[in-house]
Amino acid sequence: MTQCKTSKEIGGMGHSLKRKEDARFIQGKGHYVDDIKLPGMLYMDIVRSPYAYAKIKSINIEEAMKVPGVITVVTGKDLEKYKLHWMPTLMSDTQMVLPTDTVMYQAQEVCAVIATSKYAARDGREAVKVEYEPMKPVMDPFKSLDPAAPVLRTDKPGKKDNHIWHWQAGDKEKTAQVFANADVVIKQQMHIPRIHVVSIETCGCVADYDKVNHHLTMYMTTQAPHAIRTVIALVAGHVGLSEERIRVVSPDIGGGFGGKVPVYPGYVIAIAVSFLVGKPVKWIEDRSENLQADSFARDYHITAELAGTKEGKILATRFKVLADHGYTDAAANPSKFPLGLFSICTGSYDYNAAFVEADAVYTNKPPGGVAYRCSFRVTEAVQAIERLTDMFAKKIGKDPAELRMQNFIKKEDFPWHSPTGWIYDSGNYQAGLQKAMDVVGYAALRKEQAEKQARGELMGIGISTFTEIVGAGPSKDFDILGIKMFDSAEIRVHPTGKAIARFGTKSQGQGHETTYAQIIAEELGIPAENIQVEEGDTDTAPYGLGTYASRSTPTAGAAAAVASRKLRDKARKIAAYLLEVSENDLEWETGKFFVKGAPEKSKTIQEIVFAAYTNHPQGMEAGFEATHYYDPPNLTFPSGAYICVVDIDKETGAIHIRRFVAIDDCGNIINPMIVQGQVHGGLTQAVAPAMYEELIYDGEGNILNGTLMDYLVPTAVESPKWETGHTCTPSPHHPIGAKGVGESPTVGGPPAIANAIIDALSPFGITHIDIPITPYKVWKALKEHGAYD
Ligand code: PCD
Repeated sequence: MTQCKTSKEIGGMGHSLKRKEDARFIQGKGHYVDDIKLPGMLYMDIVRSPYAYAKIKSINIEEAMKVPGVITVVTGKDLEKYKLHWMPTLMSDTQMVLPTDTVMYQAQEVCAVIATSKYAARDGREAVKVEYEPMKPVMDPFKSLDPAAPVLRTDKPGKKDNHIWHWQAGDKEKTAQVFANADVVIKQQMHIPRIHVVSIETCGCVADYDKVNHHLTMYMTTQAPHAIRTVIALVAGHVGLSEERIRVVSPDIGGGFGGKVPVYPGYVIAIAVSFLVGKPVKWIEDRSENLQADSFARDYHITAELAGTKEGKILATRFKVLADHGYTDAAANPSKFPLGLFSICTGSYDYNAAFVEADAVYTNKPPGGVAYRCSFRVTEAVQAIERLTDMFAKKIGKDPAELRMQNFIKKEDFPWHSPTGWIYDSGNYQAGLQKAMDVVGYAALRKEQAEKQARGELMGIGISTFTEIVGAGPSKDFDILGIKMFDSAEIRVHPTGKAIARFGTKSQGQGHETTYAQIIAEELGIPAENIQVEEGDTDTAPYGLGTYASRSTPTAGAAAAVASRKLRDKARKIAAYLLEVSENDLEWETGKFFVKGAPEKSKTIQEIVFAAYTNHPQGMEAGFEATHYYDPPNLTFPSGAYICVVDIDKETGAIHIRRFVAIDDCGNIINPMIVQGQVHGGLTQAVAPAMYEELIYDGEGNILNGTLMDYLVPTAVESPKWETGHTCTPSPHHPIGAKGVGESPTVGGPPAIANAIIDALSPFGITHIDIPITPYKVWKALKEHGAYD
């Protein structure tokens, strides 16, 4: 655990400061996009397609226009006049804003109704009559690659199939050789199903175009306001919306989880309408629209293979992925990594042969996919490697904990070069797993399990020891649409020693207002409570790429530390001047400089800052502020060891998580209470895909669970009691030794649960079940394996 170097009053690193932002959240004083009301504001509602694939024969707006309050209905043809009917996706693909002739997935936007109230807009929506000519959709990604499959993206000249891209990493020949000579080979087909982030707040915006001043203010639920401003300028520059005339404001956000990174058609339509009508336009999705039409996550079909020795040494892994992106690749990945950072799939183990390849396809499903609480496809990667590792242990009859201990990269071997090209910065995997085993009481549980199994009862213990890869990123490799993935901090200290700090990131509930203040408090000794943190307004905050991929601590958090250090350098100069000594004679102790050997001669940071405005050395720039754009030298590689214990009712397949121990290592911790909250939330979002959530479509492209009545999101009732703990292996390259943590639990959680369930079922010869593992799937597997004979 991080040692606190500052007093509680200063509240630097390691203090469990209560979250500053919670005062407003728990009193209903948060300010979300739907709270924004502007004079003359209009409301937008969207007509959506009931078909997954259909020609639009006609759109009849006559009845809709008669609805009192309806002002206009906007179609793709209207937008076409301004060349605003298509937009780029963040993955350099293209997406319709509104269709001019064909719809490509169920719930796709068809046209937008603008009215003076949201009720009139909804009534108008119901009155629009669209005539469709349905076509047979392509729903199966494997069949989509069939040469006989219809080509879906006829908008792309010359496109002859539904293939989007191929990507690979690692050494194909070397890996094939190791596989050919290995004692043991495990091969498993897995599907990581399509799911949705289901943040409590849906997406929405208020687009406010001021015709007189040619200025757009866009209030929206975005995790990346600066990038969005640039994208708007790129898409709508030709109609006069140049970047200095655009202000994007991201107010309080009720959960992002990656789903608020993409640009959805609704935003662009709202901007277009506001631009044309000259009035503010509000668009807020309802729950079903959010679930049915916004970007999905996952949907990877993986053939996963592992080669090893009879003694349990992992020698090589091989992964072949088929990525179903739906109608367009609207993933928010760094450009060079269309498969995200999936190539972390070699895991926490020491071997040097691996090969990963992937192909992406179009189908008639909603586009995406987002990196839902995983740093670009790490959840998929960890599920694959951690399932394989367990299957390997079972196959050779070795305890899965022992097998992992045997294969871990050793702590002295960092920085470690992975066979797919990553350089892991630091780790101590043995310590993490040992701690988790001690906390859970591993040996006793295995004994209990053996006794239960002898009585025919089903109990399972599942382990996941994962390596995360977060903090995109070093700008030499990471960009989104060409914009480099650095991040920024600007600190301005007022004469009385109180500060405002602004960042290029944007909290959606993570607690940045508290933790960024703590980093600055640590570095400058100004109490955290005297540091106001602001994010999300492109007019005031320095440019940054936003908050996702657990990158805020690794990038903007680092920028906060470096900017503070720049200020400390200035403080030293001012202190030397005030104390009439040389800079070299000064020593820093949290919050003050003192003269070496004469500690009574000192100046506090507050005195120094006051002097920066009132009595600074002649020739020195007045004021006390610093900005830093931090470009990390590497990513950070947090890790964790999770152990899950389940009891399964043999007759019904009902699964009960009895224990879940999560030992995380995110290096130095800024706020332990916040990190614990992050882990609790993330683990609940790990139970979700492991046991409950999956978006299901029928062969005609109808979504079968497009409401929260049928899409089961776990609540406090379904959540087990989480037992959390830490090991601390600082990142050697991060200024405060911190690594990201926000996504670790969602990444490491699902395989621990899946491994526990399969472990309980293994006496029947069951070796794998795809997540979500529901009671029905358990019952079915047991039946197929003769458990009820
Ligand atoms: N921390 C500390 N320490 C350390 C680390 C960290 O303290 N070492 C803390 C910080 O400060 C913050 C948090 O914790 O506050 C987190 O962090 P990070 O890891 O760095 O991260 P960020 O960037 O900030 O964030 C992001 C994440 C993500 S990514 C997600 S999904 C999720 C998480 O976050 N989301 C959310 N979490 C959360 N929470 C809440 N409440 N809400 C939300 O929404 Mo993605 O990519 O987007 O998919």
